[in-house]
Amino acid sequence: MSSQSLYKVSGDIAANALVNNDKYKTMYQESIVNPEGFWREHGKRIDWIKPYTKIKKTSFDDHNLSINWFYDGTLNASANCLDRHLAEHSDRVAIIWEGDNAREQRKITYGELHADVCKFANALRSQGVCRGDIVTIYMPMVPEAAVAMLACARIGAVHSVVFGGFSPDSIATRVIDGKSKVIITSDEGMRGGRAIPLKRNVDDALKNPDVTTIEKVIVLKRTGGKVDWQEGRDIWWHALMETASEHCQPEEMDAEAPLFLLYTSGSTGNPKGVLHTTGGYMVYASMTHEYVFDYKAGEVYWCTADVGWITGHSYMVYGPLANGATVLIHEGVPNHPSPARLGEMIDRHKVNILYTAPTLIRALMAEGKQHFDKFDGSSLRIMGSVGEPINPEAWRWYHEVIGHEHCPIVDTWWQTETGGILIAPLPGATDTKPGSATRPFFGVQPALVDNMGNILNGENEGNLVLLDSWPGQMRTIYGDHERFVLTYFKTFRGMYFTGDGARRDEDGYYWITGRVDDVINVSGHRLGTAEVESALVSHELVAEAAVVGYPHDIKGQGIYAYVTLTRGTEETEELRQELRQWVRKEIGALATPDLIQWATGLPKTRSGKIMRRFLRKIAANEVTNLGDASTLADPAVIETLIESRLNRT
Ligand code: 6R9
Repeated sequence: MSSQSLYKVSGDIAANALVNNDKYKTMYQESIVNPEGFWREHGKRIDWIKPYTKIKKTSFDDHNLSINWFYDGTLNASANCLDRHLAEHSDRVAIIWEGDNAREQRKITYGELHADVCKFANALRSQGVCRGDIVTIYMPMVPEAAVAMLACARIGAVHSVVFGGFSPDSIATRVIDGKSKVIITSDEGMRGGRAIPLKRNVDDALKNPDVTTIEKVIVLKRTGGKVDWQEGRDIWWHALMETASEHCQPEEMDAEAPLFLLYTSGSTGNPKGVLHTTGGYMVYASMTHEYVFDYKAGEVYWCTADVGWITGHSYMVYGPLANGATVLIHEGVPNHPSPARLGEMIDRHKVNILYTAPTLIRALMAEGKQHFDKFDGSSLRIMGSVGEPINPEAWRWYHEVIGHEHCPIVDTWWQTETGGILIAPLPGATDTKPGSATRPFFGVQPALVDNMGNILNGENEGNLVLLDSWPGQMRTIYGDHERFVLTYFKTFRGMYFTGDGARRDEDGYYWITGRVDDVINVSGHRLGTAEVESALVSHELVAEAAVVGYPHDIKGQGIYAYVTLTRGTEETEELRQELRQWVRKEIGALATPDLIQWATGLPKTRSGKIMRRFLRKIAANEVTNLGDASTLADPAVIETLIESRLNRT
């Protein structure tokens, strides 16, 4: 690594930051040598109803798995995000909201947010929601999405947010898995100038005969668009709020009581319901938010993630609100109506901290710098990146064009499963290198292992694992604890396997190289290749399908599908379009295949297993050195696939 690529912490930032390099080292050391003592102290950043005396009972042994943090304490997550700020900061703005159309603006103070959450919590109770019930939330990016989540937390219900871009089928699978009785949605959502028919998607999902548990659909009126109505089942949000009381005592919850479920894709099967609990998650989300973004009271913080992803949970709602931050929420996309929107919003709201994804940065880059000619950007202090590896070109563009070369970039590596950031620079402590997530957060012990599970030392590359638990870790896969153990703790005994590969350089910095399993990352969204394949084969004309990711300039990875049609079916362009639409309808727009190659045969071993490494290489247009094909049942298949490959860039 040449010294040119090292971006040193500026003296100014270090002097005013929460943590400088020496302090990082001392704190990190303590967190590893004495985790009990470290977390006993830092757990106090959260308000506990009954303070904990027990800190950590964890084991990654697959026969004796246990993950418990602060486990004799009790608390309420919504009280931590709201009530505790009221005495001194009731008038501080909690949420600045800007609509898809910039003319729509709202500001909500902590006092107002508290009142709304209490009212909606009472509304939920009035609809029969009890402690422990799972409530599905399918909402656009409006403050009410956060209100709904916090209201669930207030009464001890468990929310399961479904991303607004998902299809009726995807809603249905999640509702079925969680046996949800109530779903909260909106008539429509607005994104990039288009109305998204959220209520209609919910109606369609509920037509699925396997959805049997839903009793109530609560509907927020966002656009006033026309919706179908089922008397007795559907209720307007505003009607419930009119009569609801502003007083709602927060439920006293155990530290290990479930806070939320969030479904995410794995390498096999349906998406898994990742379960997070209350105490450890709140400590970890709020602590990482404060340290990684060096958050200072009064600053305006903008996270562009959708609330349907883990980033929206930990770093738009729970982490920042627990810290009393002012959070900017944007309904739409930051490059609509033009790429200038991002800069205009930063200037308009005097944003101090921006947290976004590489795919957006690459999309803006492709549009050209001129869209930032009028961008002032002087309010901006810290910038974050999340969701996928950031390529050094995008990192530098972000640094120069948005950060005007003076804002530290925190490239934060983490996962739905980890609840919060695990590897990232701290602005006042860590010199950065474009493309590296750098060093572990306090209490986090990453390691690299070879495929046999041997720990690799020093400069090296391998599978990224974690050797010990941290408070924000997921506790189980809802309804399938065995799958939890199998997925994360059996590949490498005694360790949590992340599914990512990584390299560690001479300074001990980590460089995430991407997934080593059958998960692909499209514009920062996780997708299992198996999900896309199963959507494709559910079409009557598809006999077989294999899906892989391939390098894509803007999305990071694109979706490449090899499809074998049923005998006698003609391979037409119309059918190709139909299959793309089919997958879109089955899963959601983000799963639409970019390229579909017709394949009369797929490369298989004699036992019938598809050899994906060949398919990945052909899709990536790396066809000169394919490796050993001798184990294939029919090696000639490869030649045919190479000849008709679609990505020849
Ligand atoms: C937070 C989030 C997790 C997967 C993860 C990895 C990739 C996320 C990254 C990154 C390189 C980063 N990923 N952040 N890769 N650098 N800074 O994105 O959660 O949706 O569960 O995705 O995303 O592959 O394993 P999730």
